[in-house]
Amino acid sequence: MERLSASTDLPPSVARPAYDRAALRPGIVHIGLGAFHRAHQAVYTQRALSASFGPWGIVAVNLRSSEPVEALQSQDGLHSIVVRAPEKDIAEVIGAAVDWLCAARDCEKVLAYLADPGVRVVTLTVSEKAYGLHPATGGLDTTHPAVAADLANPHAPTGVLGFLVEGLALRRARGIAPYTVLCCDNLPSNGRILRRLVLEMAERRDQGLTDWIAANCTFPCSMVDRIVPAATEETRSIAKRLLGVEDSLALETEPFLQWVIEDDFVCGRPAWEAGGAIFAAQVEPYEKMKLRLLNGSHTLIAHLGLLHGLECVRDVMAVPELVRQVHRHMEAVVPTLDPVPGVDLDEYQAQLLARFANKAIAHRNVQIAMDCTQKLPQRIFAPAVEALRSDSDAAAFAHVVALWITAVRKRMEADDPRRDEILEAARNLDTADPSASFLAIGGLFPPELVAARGWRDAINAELQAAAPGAL
Ligand code: CS2
Repeated sequence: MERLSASTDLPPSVARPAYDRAALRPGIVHIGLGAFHRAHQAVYTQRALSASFGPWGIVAVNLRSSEPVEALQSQDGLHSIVVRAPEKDIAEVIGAAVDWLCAARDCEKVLAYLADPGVRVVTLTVSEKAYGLHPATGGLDTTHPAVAADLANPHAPTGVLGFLVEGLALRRARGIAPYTVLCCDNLPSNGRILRRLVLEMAERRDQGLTDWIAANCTFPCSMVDRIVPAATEETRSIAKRLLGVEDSLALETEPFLQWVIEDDFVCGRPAWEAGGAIFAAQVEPYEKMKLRLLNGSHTLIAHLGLLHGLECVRDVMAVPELVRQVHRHMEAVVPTLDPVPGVDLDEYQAQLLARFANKAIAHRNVQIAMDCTQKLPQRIFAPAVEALRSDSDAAAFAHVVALWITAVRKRMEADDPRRDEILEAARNLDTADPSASFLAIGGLFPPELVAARGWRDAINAELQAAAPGAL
C-alpha cells in the first residue's frame, strides 16, 4: 500500500499543514523524536505556523534509534496523529519538520545545526532518565553512561547534555548568540534542573564557556501534557483507514493537550501562543499540579493495574474501588499544591478522571510503570515530604510505594535504569522491616522519608498485610 508523502491526496476530513512548507527554515532543533513530541510540540508548532507564520521549521533529532528518522525520510517529513475522543477519531497530518537526523549516525550534522545562527531554540523530550540527574544531589551524575562518555569525548557527543554543551561551545567560538534550551520532560522546575546540569557539564571542560552560558543562555521551565500511549498495530490500521495510506509513524492520542511555558527566550521563538500554548511568568505551580495530580495518579493506577491483572489505565478506571483510591490520592496531593492561576483544582481533578477513563485510549499500565526510580521522586516522594512537614496525611504516598515494592516482588522484574539495585532490594527483603532494603537504595528516597518512622511503618504494614505468605 502507498505510504504517506507530500503527494498523498488526503481525504478532506484530514487536517494538514495550512502553511507553505517550502518556506520553512531550520529554526528549532528538537531532540527526542518519540511519540510524545510528535503529538505535542510538533502539533503546537504546526498550529502556530498555520496561525502566524514564521520560518520555524523543526530539525527532528533522535539520539539513538534511526527508525523514526528513516520513517520521516521516507514520508517527506510528514507524520500523522489520530485524536481519539470517545465518540470519534480524527486524523491530522503534521509537517513542521524540515530535516531529520539520527545523532548516533550523524553527529556532525546535528552539531552543524546546533551551531547554525538560524536555529534559535532547542526543545527536548528525551525522558527523565536521559539527563544524568543525580537523585541525591540534584546535580550532574558523572557516572551516567552518556555523561561519562561525553565528558571523555566532548567533541563527538552521544547524550543530550553533551550535544547541548558542544553546540553552545561552537556558537561561542564563532561569535553566535546562544539558543534557548526548552526542556519538555516531566521533571519539576525542568528548566532550572537542566540549567544546572548543563553548567556542571560545561564546568568540567571550560570555565569561560560556563560563564558565557550562565550569562547568555536561558532555560525556561515548561509544563507539557498530553496522554500518548505507545502505538500498536491497531493504531496504524486506524490511521490507514482515516488517511487512505500507511503511516509507520502513526500514533493515537487524546483530544486534550496543554503546554505552559515560561516566557524567557534569548533570541526569539515561534508564536506558540497562536497554537494554543500558555506563556506564564511562573510555570512551577502548573508543573507541580500536573506532576503530582496527573503523573502521580498515573503511577498509582499503573501499579494497581499490574497487581490486579488489568492491562490499561481505562481498565483500572472501570473498577469503582480502584477509582476511590485515585480519589484519595488526589485528595492527599491537593494540600501540597500552590494556587495555580486560572485553574480550579476540583475541575482539574474531574477532568483528569475523565481523561484516564477515556475508553478510546489504550494506555498500558506497564508503559507508565517503567522507570520508577526516575519518576517516583517528583511524583510521590516530594509531596510526601511536604505532607510530613506540615503534619498532614502522607499515607496515600506510602501506599504507592508499597504497591511499587509489591509489584517488583511479584514480577521479580523492573524496566528501570536501576533495575539491578531494585531487584537486589527485592531479593534482600527483610520480613520484619520489608521496606528497609528499598529505602536503602542509594540516594533514591529523600533522607526525610528514610528517617520518618511513621511513614516507613505505613509502608511496612501494607506490605505485611498484602502478602504475608510472600514476604
Ligand atoms: C505517564 C506520562 O508514562 C508516564 O509516566 O505518566 O507519560 C503521561 O502520560 C504524560 O505526562 C501526560 O502528559
